[in-house]
Amino acid sequence: MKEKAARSITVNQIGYPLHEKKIAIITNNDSGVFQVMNERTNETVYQGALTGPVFDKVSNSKVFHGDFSSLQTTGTYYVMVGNSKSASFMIDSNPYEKLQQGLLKAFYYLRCGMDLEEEFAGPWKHKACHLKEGIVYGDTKHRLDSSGGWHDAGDYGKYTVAGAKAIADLLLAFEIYPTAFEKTLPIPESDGRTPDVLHECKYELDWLFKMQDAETGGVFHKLTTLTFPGLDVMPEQDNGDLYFSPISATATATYAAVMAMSSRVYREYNQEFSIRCLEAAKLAWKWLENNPEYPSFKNPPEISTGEYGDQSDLDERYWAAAELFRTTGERVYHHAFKELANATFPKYELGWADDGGYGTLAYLLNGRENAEPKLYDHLKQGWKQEANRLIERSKDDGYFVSLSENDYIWGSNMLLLNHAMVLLFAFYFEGMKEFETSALDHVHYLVGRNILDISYVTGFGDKPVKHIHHRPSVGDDVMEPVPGFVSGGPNKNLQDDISKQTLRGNSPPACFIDHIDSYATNEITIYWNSPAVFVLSHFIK
Ligand code: G3I
Ligand code: 9MR
Ligand code: ZN
Repeated sequence: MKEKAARSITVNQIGYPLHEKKIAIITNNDSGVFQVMNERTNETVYQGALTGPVFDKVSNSKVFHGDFSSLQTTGTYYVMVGNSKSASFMIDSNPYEKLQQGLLKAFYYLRCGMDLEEEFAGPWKHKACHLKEGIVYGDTKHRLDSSGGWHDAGDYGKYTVAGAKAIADLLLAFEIYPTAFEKTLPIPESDGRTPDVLHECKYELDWLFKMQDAETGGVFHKLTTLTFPGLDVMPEQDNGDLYFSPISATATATYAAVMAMSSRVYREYNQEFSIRCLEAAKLAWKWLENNPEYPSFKNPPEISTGEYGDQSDLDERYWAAAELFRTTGERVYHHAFKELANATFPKYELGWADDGGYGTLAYLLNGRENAEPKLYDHLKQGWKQEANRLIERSKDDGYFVSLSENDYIWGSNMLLLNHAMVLLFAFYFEGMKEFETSALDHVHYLVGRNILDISYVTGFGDKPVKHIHHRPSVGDDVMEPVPGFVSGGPNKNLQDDISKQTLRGNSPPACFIDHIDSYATNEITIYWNSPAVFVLSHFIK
């Protein structure tokens, strides 16, 4: 199948909200003007002058902008400059509903340990997988139930810190934008009472419980086979032994954080579950207290699956203290949080390794009246400053995104979406429209308005990624990849063979290849989808 070439006019391939800014980004300009055409009638509905050029440093290219914000009529359109056309897109009061639901539904497709039935999975159905007990590494006789949860990514590993980030984003999305979750997906548990997002997260949380060592409260770092299976192996054929890797402080702290968070969010839906979450969180916290200093996790010699290493566990402990404080109001956790806040580590990051931002958010969302005012004001001011830094960077960018050259690394789309989350929380706290507008610019990049004219979400947009590094998408007989997945995105470090062979010399945002072998640019993960769900949920009407 021949792939479509990148067009010189890029747009959000889904569309633009009726009353928001609408800009097309153009790399060639023969005429100085652009038209917006009605897709059905091919009539010009808007004509304007291109502005620019501006030189975009990161993509090393000259770009022009075509602003048609004043076009506020619902419909489907495309942009023309001379004879060049853009993808078609809609202008609509609520353009992102299907996209947001697709991004959330993607988690269902990653479920481990149950049949994915045709009724919910369509052609991407498959049998239950990874049902074996897991072996506790270093103690072959010690075997434990390990089933359930979401596969992490294109591989079938299940990793605690990765799961924690994904749960955190989804539960935050539900807390901040509950009305975005009123529609059913549906998934097997849909009951019209508990929102599907909570059912979906519970599937992961029920597995996460199994990662906690009942005796010490410590949490195993991950559950995987010794090595990655072949790329075309379907989940139910991946029958290697499963191992619980040793307990780590980062796993234990992020576990404590999301369990405390879940206890709060599920309280009004499932009392018993909520209590269980809190007990699990407290037990994990005990472990952290008993192990104030703990060496960072390293893969045991026989295990070569994802390491999810992390130099510091201070940010994870800070997050755990904040969530436990927010959920219980108990002074011990407040005290621990204040102590940890004195240490130096990033306090506004929302990654799987740097996750201090979640601690800061928990403290801020808990309200100034419950906080130490000086610390609260300091953190709130810091959040705004960070958002302003992102805005400044975006203004300097031809594609209006906040990624600098050094951000185009493995999973750059996570940074893109995390930045959009930072901007949306700044909007939530401060109410300045500028933050919201910039977050929307990040959405435009994700689904097409980027130097490659690619939508980084499978199944969405005119030119979506198709050849993701995702074992079921490779191994099944279905032509289309599983839909709703966010691809990792451009990675200037060329960390897989196919990137090395094909992308040398490209500018950072062009270091991407839609190829199944490119795990360093085109894999998918739960924690690249989760910030996308958060961000799109803001824009649901
Ligand atoms: O943060 C540094 C930065 O400071 C440095 O300047 C830059 C230059 O190399 O690299 C940055 O580090 C990168 C790091 O990701 C950032 O998070 C590393 O190069 C890069 O190798 C590392 O990639 C991680 C990758 O695993 C390899 O360990 C990805 O973040 C992480 O998302 C990915 O996760 C994998 C799991 O291991 C297995 N399952 C699939 C999943 C997705 O690919
Ligand atoms: O498929 C693996 C992917 O899920 C991981 O993110 C990636 C990095 O750890 O590794 C992939 O596995 C590759 C392995 O590292 C090297 N040989 C080729 C494997 C892909 O088929
Ligand atoms: Zn599985």
